[in-house]
Formats: sequence, structure tokens, C-alpha cells
Amino acid sequence: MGMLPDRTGCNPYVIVVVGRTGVGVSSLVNLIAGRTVAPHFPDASQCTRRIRAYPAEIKGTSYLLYDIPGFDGKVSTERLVNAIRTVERRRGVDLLLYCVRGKRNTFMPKTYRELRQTIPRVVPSVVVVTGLERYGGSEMVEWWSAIPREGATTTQSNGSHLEELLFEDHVCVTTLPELDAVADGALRERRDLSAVEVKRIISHHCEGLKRPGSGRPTAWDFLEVLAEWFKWH
Ligand SMILES: Nc1nc2c(ncn2[C@@H]2O[C@H](COP(=O)(O)OP(=O)(O)O)[C@@H](O)[C@H]2O)c(=O)[nH]1
Ligand SMILES: [Mg+2]
Repeated sequence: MGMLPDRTGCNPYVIVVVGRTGVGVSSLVNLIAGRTVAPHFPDASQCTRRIRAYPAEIKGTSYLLYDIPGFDGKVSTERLVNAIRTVERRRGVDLLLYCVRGKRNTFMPKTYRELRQTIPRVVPSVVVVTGLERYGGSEMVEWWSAIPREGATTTQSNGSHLEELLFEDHVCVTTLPELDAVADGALRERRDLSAVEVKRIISHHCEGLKRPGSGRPTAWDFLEVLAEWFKWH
């Protein structure tokens, strides 16, 4: 896999989107794709269980977005990390988007470290802070460097502690689904801005050559490529 061009004729950059269950991973995939492709759920018990990839295009460049089931949810971390390793082996991961909620402590340092050991260090990882549609600052990005409130844990207040954990970049957004934002002009504006910001950061980090998969292709991979070819032709 990863040897054949995608439908638009290029080999898409591979983006893996992760986070603790319920933070908005699937909603972020939809925001990037520009329409609802991945199911998102208000109830954690119905959250994404299968890894699925969705194609997206930003400024004429093709991407494949992997919607990873939430960490700490139905699927064990071990299985998720293994599945991400398979994506890396077959297709090569170009960018990791790690979602956290602005208001809750949703960062999982141990899981993140495990993930970083799975994906080569050269692959940039960006923390996406979600849920900032009603953040009090005049811009959502102010959340990142806001002075922590007294008594608040750092994760509830700002992103300075996340910087130490080797993220290459950050973006502060709302991934509120379109229908939930449609009736309120201010929410809509922040949602639209979020889409622009996330896409800008993706384009910025996916500039060079697309990475090849790190594993040697197996006979099984060959069969899958064949199956994919028949799907598109
Ligand atoms: N308030 C708010 N809700 C959000 C945001 N992003 C997602 N949600 C909601 O959070 C719930 C879980 O979202 P989902 O994308 O399925 O999370 P996942 O488990 O990480 O894939 C859904 O009800 C979404 O509508 C956000 O930025 N703000
Ligand atoms: Mg999901």
C-alpha cells in the first residue's frame, strides 16, 4: 500500500488524528474534510470503534485523514497503537494531530509517549486544543498562553506545559459540529476560523515529500493494493 496514486493522481499525505475519547477527534476530521464524513457522537458509549480513513483536499493537495477511536474508550490503547503502527508501516505517517479539550484535563502523557515511539521522530506532531467556541479571550489562540487561574490544573488553563512534551506546533480551535454552530453568528465565525487555522497548519507541516511507509510490503499488502485498485476503477 502507499505505492499506488490516490484518486486524484497523487499519493496523499497521511494524517493521524488522535485524542482521549470525546474530545472531538471525529469532529476535527469533519472540519478538515469540510463536511460530515466521520460519525461523531454526543454519547461516549457510541464513539468511533473502528479506524477509518477519509480523503480530503486542501489547496489542491490530497490528504488521508485517519479517524482513530478515542483513547481510554472502548478499544484498548495497545490495539490503537498497533493499528497506528500498521498505518505507519504501510503508508507512512506525515503528520500527527493530537486533540485535547481546552476546558478539561484530557492529555494522556503515557499514551502520547507510546505513540511517539511508534511514529518516527521526524514526523511532526501538533496539539489541537478543541472546545474553545466560548473562550473568553478575544481570540481562541490566547488560551495557549493564558495565565493559569489560581487552583486550576495547568491543563485546564493553558498549553505551556504541553510545549515541554515535544509538540512541534499548536492550534486553538472549536470543532463544534456545523449544525450546533449554525444558529449563532459568533460560534459560526469561530468555527470557520478554526477550519482555516487547522488547514493552514496542515499545509505548513506537509510541504516536503510524502513519507514512504517504513515497512517492507508483504504479499498481503499487495492483495490490498489490488483490491483498492478495483474499488477505484
Ligand atoms: N462544545 C464543543 N463540543 C464539541 C467540540 N468538538 C466536538 N464536540 C462534541 O463532542 C462530542 C464528541 O465529539 P466526537 O467528535 O465524536 O469526539 P471523539 O470521540 O473524539 O471522536 C460530540 O457531541 C461533538 O458534537 C467542540 O469544539 N466544542
Ligand atoms: Mg470519534
